[in-house]
Amino acid sequence: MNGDAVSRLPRVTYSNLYEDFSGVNTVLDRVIPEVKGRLGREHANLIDGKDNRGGETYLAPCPVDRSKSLGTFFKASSTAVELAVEAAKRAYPNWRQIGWQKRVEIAERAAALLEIQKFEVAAACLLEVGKSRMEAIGEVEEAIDIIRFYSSELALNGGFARAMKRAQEREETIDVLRPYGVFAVIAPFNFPVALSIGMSICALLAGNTVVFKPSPMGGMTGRLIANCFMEAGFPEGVFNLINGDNETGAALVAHPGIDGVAFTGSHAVGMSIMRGFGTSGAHAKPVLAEMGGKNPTYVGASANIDIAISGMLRSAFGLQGQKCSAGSVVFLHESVKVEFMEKIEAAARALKIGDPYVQDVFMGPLINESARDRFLRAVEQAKAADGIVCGGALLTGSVYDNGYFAQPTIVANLPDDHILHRNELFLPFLTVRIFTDLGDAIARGNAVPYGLTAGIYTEDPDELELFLDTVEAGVLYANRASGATTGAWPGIQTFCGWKGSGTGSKGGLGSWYLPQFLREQSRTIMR
Ligand code: UN1
Repeated sequence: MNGDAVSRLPRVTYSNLYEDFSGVNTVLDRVIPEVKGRLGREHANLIDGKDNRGGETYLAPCPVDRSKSLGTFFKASSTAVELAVEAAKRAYPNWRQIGWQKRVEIAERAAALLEIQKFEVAAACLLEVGKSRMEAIGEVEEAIDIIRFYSSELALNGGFARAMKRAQEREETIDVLRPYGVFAVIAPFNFPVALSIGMSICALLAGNTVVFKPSPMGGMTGRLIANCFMEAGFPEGVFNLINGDNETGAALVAHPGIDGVAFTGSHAVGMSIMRGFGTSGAHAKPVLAEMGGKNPTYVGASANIDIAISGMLRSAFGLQGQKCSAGSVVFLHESVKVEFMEKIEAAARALKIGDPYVQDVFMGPLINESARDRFLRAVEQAKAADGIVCGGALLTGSVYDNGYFAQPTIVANLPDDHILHRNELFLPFLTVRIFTDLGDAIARGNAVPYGLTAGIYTEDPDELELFLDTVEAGVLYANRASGATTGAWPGIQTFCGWKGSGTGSKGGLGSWYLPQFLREQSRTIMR
C-alpha cells in the first residue's frame, strides 16, 4: 500500500464500530512484526536534547510474551533527575518568550509527524500494553487529535490575552494567562501515548517546560513520543524524558525546581502528590491529577438490551478492564435481569482472548504480576461469596503461558456492601447489582469515593433526566453501543474526575483543561 492509499484509510476512533478497517489491518499486519523485530533495544533517557544513561538499567517485559523484553531502560539516578529539572529550568525563559504562535507551529508539526508514524507507534503500544489492534490505533489517533485540538484552543483564545474594560480613558488593562515554569508529567501504562501526550502538550503549549516520566511499563512509547517532539522542533531542554518507577516519580516531584505536576494514575499516588507537593512548600503549587474510577452503568426496564450489552462489554472488558473509565459495576432493573445476564454471559464467553497481533482478538494480557495477583485475589473474594457467574480463571496453554491472560469475569449476588462493588480493580471484572428504583440505585452507585464516568441505558426520559441530574461523575453517557462508560474523545467529551477521581474541576480533552497549566496576570498600564 503506498503513502496515498495509507492516508485515505478510515480513522479508527473508539466510536466508529461499523467501518471497514481491513486496510488498517493490512498495514498493521506488516508493521507489528517490524516493530516486534526491534524489541529488546536500549532506550536512553532524553535530557537537554541528548541521550542520558545515568541510572541503573532495568528490563521491561512484553506483557504479550513475558519471555521477551521491550527493551533496556535507565531508572534515572538522582543526578539525572537533577539534570533534567535543571535543563527544563534553563530552557523555560526562552520557551515562554517564544510566543504562542511558534509553540502552536511546533505542536502541529508533532501532530503531523505522529500521523505519519501512527502505525508504528500503535504497534509499539500494542506490544507494550497488550492492547487490541483497534484500541492501540485508536489511542494514537486520539493523541493526534489532542495535539490539534489544544493547538486550536490556544489559537482561538489568542494565546489567552484579553483586553478588559477601562476604569478611565488613559488606563489600559490586559488580562493574560502565563505559564508556571517547569511541569513534571507522570503518566500511567494504560494509555501511554494519549495520556502522556495530553498532559505534556498542554503544559508545553502553555509555555511551560516539561520533565516527563512515563510508566515503567511505558518507556518504549515514551521514547517514541520524545523522538517525535524533538523532530517537530521543540528546543533542547523544553521536553525531557526520564524513566523509572514510583520512587523516581517521587524524587522528581520532590525537586524544588518543579512548579507544577500533571499526573494520571492511582488514587493513592495522586493524593500523595496532592498532599506532599501541592501544599508542603512555601506556597501552593498546581497539581492536575486524574485518579481512577469505579464507574457504574444503569440498565433500566425500558432499555434496549442489545445496545446495553454491546456498550457494557466494551467498557467492562476492553483493554482487559485496565482503564480508569472502565465500566466495572452494572445496576440492572429487576425486570431485565434474566435477559441481560443470559446475553452478557454468552457475549463474554465468546470474546476472543489472546495475542493482540491477531486481528479479531478483543482482550490481550494483563499488564503485570501485580494485576494478576489482584485478579486472583478478587476471584477468591467473589468465590467466597459464591458470586462467580462466568470467568474467574487465568487461561493456560499455548500463547496463554507467555503472559497473564484473564477471562472476562462477571460476578453477581454479592452483598450490597461487598468490597468488590467499591474498590477499583483495574481488571476485566464486572460486578452486577439489582434495583427496583433508579433513584435508590444511583444513590448506591454514588456511594463510592470515585466519580469519573457513568452510563445509562433507558428509553424513559424521566429516568434519563434523573440520571443526568443526580449521578456524581464528570463524564456521563446514555444509550451508547460503543461504550457504556469509556471512549471519551478530545474536543467531544471532556474527561473530568469528580470526588476521588480527580483534583481539577475541569477535565482533560475539554476546553478548560489547557488554562489550568497557566496562571492569571492582570496588566494595567497608564497611556
Ligand atoms: C483512562 O480511562 O484510563 O475515555 C483514560 C476513555 C479514553 C481513555 C481515558 N479516552 O476511555
